Amino acid sequence: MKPDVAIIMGSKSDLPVMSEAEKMLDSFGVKAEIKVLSAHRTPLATINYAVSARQRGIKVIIAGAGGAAHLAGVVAAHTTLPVIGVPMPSRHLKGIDSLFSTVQMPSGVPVATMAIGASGAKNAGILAVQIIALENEKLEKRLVNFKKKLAASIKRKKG
Ligand code: RP5
Repeated sequence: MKPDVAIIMGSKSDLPVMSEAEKMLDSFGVKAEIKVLSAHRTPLATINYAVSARQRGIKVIIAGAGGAAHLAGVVAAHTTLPVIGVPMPSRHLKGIDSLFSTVQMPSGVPVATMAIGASGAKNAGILAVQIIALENEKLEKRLVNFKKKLAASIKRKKG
């Protein structure tokens, strides 16, 4: 089965956070490929990856990076696929730098920016499923079920 989603990240050190996106996709039965690609350290490889992703069958790209986090934006500049950005919780500025770098895109090049860290990575997985589910009824049913379980878990916490 070919992957529908690409999960890319600026460094191996982002993997513990970004694996939450993969776990979420896996729970919906959506296959992802995972790669370390840096807008700064491997700029040409990053651009080549973004340019070829659509023709390889990728439908959504999730990009996580920290600090001067340009990865999602650079990838969005080189593809017509939807790009979801996940700001990493950085050492010195606690991810505020990553958030601003990812979210503050100029008009014309959107990046759907999630929350900083693991919650953002989980939501990136869900959003990718929601995008793919627009054309996939089986996934849509799984999303409805997911929402029901979410509501049930909140009720349990209250009681
Ligand atoms: C970014 O720099 C990465 O996305 C990572 O969050 C941050 C630090 O990278 P390492 O120095 O841990 O490799 O490019």
